[in-house]
Amino acid sequence: MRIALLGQPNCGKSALFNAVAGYKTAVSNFPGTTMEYVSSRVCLQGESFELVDLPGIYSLSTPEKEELLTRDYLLKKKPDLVVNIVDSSVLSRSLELTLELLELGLPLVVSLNMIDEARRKGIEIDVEHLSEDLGVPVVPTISIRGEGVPELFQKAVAAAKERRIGKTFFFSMDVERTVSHLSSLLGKDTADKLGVPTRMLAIKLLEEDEEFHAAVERASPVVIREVERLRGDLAECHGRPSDMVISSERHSLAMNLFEHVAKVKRRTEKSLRDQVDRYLMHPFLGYIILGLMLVTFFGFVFSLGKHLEAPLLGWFEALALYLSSWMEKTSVILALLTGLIQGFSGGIGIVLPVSA
Ligand SMILES: Nc1nc2c(ncn2[C@@H]2O[C@H](COP(=O)(O)OP(=O)(O)O)[C@@H](O)[C@H]2O)c(=O)[nH]1
Ligand SMILES: [Mg+2]
Repeated sequence: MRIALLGQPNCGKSALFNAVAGYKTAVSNFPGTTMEYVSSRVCLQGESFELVDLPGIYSLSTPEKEELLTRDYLLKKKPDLVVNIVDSSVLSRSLELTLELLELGLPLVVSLNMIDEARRKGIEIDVEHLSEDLGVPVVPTISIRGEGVPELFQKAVAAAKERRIGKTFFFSMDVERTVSHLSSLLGKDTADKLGVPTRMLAIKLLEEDEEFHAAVERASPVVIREVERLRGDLAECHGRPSDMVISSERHSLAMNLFEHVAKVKRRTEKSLRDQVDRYLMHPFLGYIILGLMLVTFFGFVFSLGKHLEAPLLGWFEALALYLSSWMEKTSVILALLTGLIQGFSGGIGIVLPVSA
């Protein structure tokens, strides 16, 4: 079985991967490219899985070549389960990708990662509710500390076996009417050939996805003419291109979800870390503090070296004298030991007294 880790860049995918991956990890290239992904064989609940850390993507509807490679991997390799890692501290933005993954129809588990950061920002997330709304397991995690990771993978294995697919999220009425009309035109066969659910194919065509557009055009040019007409109607009705209509529909669904499951507490007092950060990250004061820290640090190292140098060198000298009085002058061992001691004291003599 294969489990793929997927999320936006910097959400903590690699930290999660490292928390469970065995010491034997393999780096592979996407076919015909220099882009890499990492995988590892892991043993979860007595079964062996291939765990794959895919490059981060913001959306499945993307013109970026690198991001399309991750999408291609999902469509062609069809992992048995996707662990969608979301950055809980920017939950509503992250949920847009989750909604797209639900459209993809693969078994899914959501890792609410960086829950510590979310709490620090005063964001409280009702995990149960989010799981109910999405129709898939949701587990809060702090992947750098390994917190929540065992529970996440326990639910992941169960969901992979059950092939649990989440809920379908519907857009507003007129957009939904266009999506379902197009779905019925496309039919299941065309979508199956492309390895995606019919609904997702219809949505991607309305989003002007080049790859799917070209594929459907090859298979059925008549349908593509209807797709273009529907795009035009949608754009005219909403006053913006059809891809933007779909992305703003998803955006508002994600916002609604966020408002349903999360509360943002107004913080009255700033945490110590925030207060320290205010000075350390200041565009002017930050550099002065950095300079002072470096001067203090090097000053400490140099003055310590100055005081340690003489006693340490004296000690090495005494040791060499003691050995030469105790061993024969021509002994090879004495020559070796004296060489070793001189090497050490020479090294210390170079490193410590830079300031002397
Ligand atoms: N506070 C916090 N930081 C995290 C957590 N997970 C990852 N990070 C940090 O977020 C940054 C990005 O993590 P990384 O695993 O490289 O993200 P990737 O780009 O998704 O692979 C790193 O600095 C991690 O130390 C978490 O749960 N809590
Ligand atoms: Mg990474």
